[in-house]
Amino acid sequence: SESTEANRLRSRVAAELRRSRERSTALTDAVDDDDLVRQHSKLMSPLVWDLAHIGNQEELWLVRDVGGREPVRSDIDELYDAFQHSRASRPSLPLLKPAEARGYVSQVREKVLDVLESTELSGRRLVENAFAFGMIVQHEQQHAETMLATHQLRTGGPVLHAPEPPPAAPLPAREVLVPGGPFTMGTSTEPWALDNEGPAFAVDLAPYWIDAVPVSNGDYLAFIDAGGYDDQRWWSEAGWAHRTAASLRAPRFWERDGDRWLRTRFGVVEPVPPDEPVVHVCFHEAAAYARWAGKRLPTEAEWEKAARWDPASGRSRRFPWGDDDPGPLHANLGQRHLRPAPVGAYPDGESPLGVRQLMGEVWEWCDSDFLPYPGFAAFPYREYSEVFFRGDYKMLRGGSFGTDASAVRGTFRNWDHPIRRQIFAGFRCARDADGS
Ligand code: AVJ
Ligand code: FE
Repeated sequence: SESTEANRLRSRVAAELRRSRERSTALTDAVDDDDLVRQHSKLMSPLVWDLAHIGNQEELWLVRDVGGREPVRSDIDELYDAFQHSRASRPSLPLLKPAEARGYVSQVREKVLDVLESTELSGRRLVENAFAFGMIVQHEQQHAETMLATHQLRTGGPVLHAPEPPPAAPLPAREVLVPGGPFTMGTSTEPWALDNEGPAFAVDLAPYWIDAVPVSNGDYLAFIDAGGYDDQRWWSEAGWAHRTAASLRAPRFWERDGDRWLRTRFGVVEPVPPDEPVVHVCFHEAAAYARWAGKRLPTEAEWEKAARWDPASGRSRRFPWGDDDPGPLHANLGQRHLRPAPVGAYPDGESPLGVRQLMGEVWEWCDSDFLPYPGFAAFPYREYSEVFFRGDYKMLRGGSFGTDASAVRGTFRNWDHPIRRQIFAGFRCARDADGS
């Protein structure tokens, strides 16, 4: 019946809200108060800002807008408005102290659970299929990945621990041919898709080859050893200018030790593992590697066709493996392992054409700018996507080991400046099928 359906949706929402809060709590309880308020990098907010910002967004959308309730705190909106203060300036604001921030987010959450119980989840578009709740779950999970990136920038001993990811499985081919022809890009039906993922539209692509797995550290080391960082031929003009100004010579967090490379991750120093997808490279490094390898980065459309197009039905599916939500055998998502699995892992998550590890592991740089799809309409606020269109951004697809399953889909679009390296980003290569 109608009400059984609605109650099932309510319990699913409540479980997702609980899961996202467990994640933020674990990431903020792992360090002491000094580490919560400290600036670990000018690129990042103090962790305590992320925490209260999560609560403030939840209060704005769910307590006040959906619930029509009185504010929990009406005096702090400006402090936690991401457009009012740069990340670098946030440590000097009169922020809520760690204990106050924790108290604030739980007060908001208590009200939200009450709003969830008493709200009709239909009628108004904002609450249809519990959209606003889904948006807030995703928002908290997006900030949980941002907080994980802050942990990666933090110096000091390890405080986060997770089991090893699964090993590689045999891989039939390193490259896969995607036939030419139209496919459906984006979605008009995914209930919790964010505004920039739609509407769905047809895209006709020429045939292309795409790597079956992400580029590994070992692959990338060959580029370094071949002098790739010192050879302007492989770099775009903007890429070379940045490589020179920033003195790039290896991925971020790598350090030369005699004749080998070491890498620090979450406070642990280890030799760079050759079979793992390379991570913490910027768009310019990815594009230079691809050029050196005689290839190029895929466009966003090429990435999405490889991830969603089913040659048997001609249909675009939600994920490479089909329409089921991600499970632990499909993809390395959700901070379950805190590192990428070796290339070739997760055979159960591959696409029908045999492309592996498209979801999870590392965000994949694509050679596309952040533009709206035809017929785009901002919803429910212009500041999620629209204000970033046509800025200096490149697209990232598929999510990383730090991304939650609720915050990524075959249609999900992420973006960042082409020089950014603190995010969990790597790439795979593509090339035209006619060999040119
Ligand atoms: C979509 C990941 C680029 O983190 O800046 C969080 C998500 N928007 N709060 C970001 C977001 C507002 C956004 N990205
Ligand atoms: Fe935010």
